[in-house]
Amino acid sequence: MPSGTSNSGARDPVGILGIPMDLGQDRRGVDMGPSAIRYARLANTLDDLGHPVTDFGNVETPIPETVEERTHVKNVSAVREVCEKAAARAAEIAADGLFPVFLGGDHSIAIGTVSGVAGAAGRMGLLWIDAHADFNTPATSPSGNVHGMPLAVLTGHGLLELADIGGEGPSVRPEDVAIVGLRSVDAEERRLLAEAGVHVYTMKDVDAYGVARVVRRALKDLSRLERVHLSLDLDVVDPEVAPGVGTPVRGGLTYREAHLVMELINESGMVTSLDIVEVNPILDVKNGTAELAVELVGSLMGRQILALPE
Ligand SMILES: [Mn+2]
Repeated sequence: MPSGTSNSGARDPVGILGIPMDLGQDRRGVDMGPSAIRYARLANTLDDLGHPVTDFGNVETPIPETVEERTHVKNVSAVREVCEKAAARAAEIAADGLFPVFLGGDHSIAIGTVSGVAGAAGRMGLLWIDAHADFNTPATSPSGNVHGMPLAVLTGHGLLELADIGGEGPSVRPEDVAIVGLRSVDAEERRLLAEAGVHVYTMKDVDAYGVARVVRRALKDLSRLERVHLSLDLDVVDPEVAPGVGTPVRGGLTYREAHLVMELINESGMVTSLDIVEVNPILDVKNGTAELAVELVGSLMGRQILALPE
C-alpha cells in the first residue's frame, strides 16, 4: 500500500502551499481562502494527528486589478504564470517526500498543482470531488472562466495555452479520473465528458446507492494506480452546510456524508496529495466553511471517532 493517508504508525509529514488566485472566475473572495483555512487551524489540526507540518507560504499571485486581459478566456496568461509557479513548487514538495496540501484559490489552481505532483513518475489517479465537472473548453464555456476548465485541461481536452504546464502531454489519463458529487453540468460540457471516458458519480448515484458505495466504487476505479491526487472543491457540500463557496449548487453532500467520504478515502490509504479549493470567506458565515474544510482534512488525514491514543 502506498504511504499517503495510512492509518497506523508514524504519520506522513505534510507540506502546505497556498495559491491565493481568484483570476479563474469573476467573484472576489477565494483569494482569501488560504488565510481563512490557515486561520481555522489547519496546521494545528494536522499536528494534533501526529503529522509534522511545514508551511511553505503562498505562491505569488497577481490581483485582478493589475491584470487586464480582454480575452474570451479570462486572464489566461496570468493564470498560466501562477499555475507554472504552483506546478514547480508542487513538484518540489512531493519530491521532498511530503504529503502536499494545496490551498486555493479557485479551482484553476489545480492545473498547476496536479500537473506538478503528477510529474514524470508514472501514472497518477485523480479524484475530483466537486458539484461541477470543470470539463469545459474555451469553445464550450458559457462564461470564459478558467475555473470551469481545469479537468479538461489536465486530461488533454482543454485550453491549449495551459496544456503544457508541468511538462508535455496530459497530466492524467481520462480513465484515471473519477468525479464524485456532480450535479451541475453545462450542455456542451456533458457531451465532452461522456466522450472523454472519465468515471462519473453524480448526486443521483449518491442518493440511490449511498455515499459509501459510491466512494468505494470510485476508489476501485483508481485502485491500480500507485498515487492518487484528491482535488476537493468545497462546493460539493450542500450550501446550507458550506455557504462560503464561489459557485454554490443546492442538493450537495450533507455534513456527515462529506466526513464519511474522507474517512473512507483515509481507510483506502490511496491518496497521496490534496487540493482544498473555492473557499470564499466573503460569502461565508463566521468562517464556517473554512472550518469545515479543516475538519474534512482531519478526517482524510487520520482522525477517527473511536481512535485510541497512540
Ligand atoms: Mn471545481
